[in-house]
Amino acid sequence: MKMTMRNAALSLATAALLAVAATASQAATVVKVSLWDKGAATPMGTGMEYGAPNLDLSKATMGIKATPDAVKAGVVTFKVTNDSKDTIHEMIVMYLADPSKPLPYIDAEKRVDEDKAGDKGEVSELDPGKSGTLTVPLKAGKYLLICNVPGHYAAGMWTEFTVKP
Ligand SMILES: [Cu+2]
Repeated sequence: MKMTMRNAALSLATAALLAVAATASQAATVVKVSLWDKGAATPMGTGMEYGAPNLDLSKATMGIKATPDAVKAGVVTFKVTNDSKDTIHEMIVMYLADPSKPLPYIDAEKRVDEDKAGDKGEVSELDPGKSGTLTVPLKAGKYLLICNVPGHYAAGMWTEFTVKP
């Protein structure tokens, strides 16, 4: 088929539009994240960090739920809501370079060492009932979504998150 210059230009424009649409649909990978707890009157647990021995997250009094908990590699938007009635929470995306190892932890501060841990971005310190979003490109691998308010990570406030190739 013969193509005139004008048709060729139109085809290019269409191709460009399709490329933009493809990028936009990739960017639309949305993950809903709920930050929850059983109320400030409920004592926080300890020893429930990722990789802890005899881990039983069913005992956690606070946690993170991601829906879905696995996505394809690309741009991901986390829509994070603090569903607590009385406690500030946050969500940090941590890349697990080596999933067999625990995250580096600062015992004195009862929190993960964010600088050493593979921090990919966060929605920091949401008041109860508040929401925030984070849009970040993620490569394939294992991740944790954690809350790094002091004590919360060891209380079990984290969840595994998978990015597939
Ligand atoms: Cu928290």
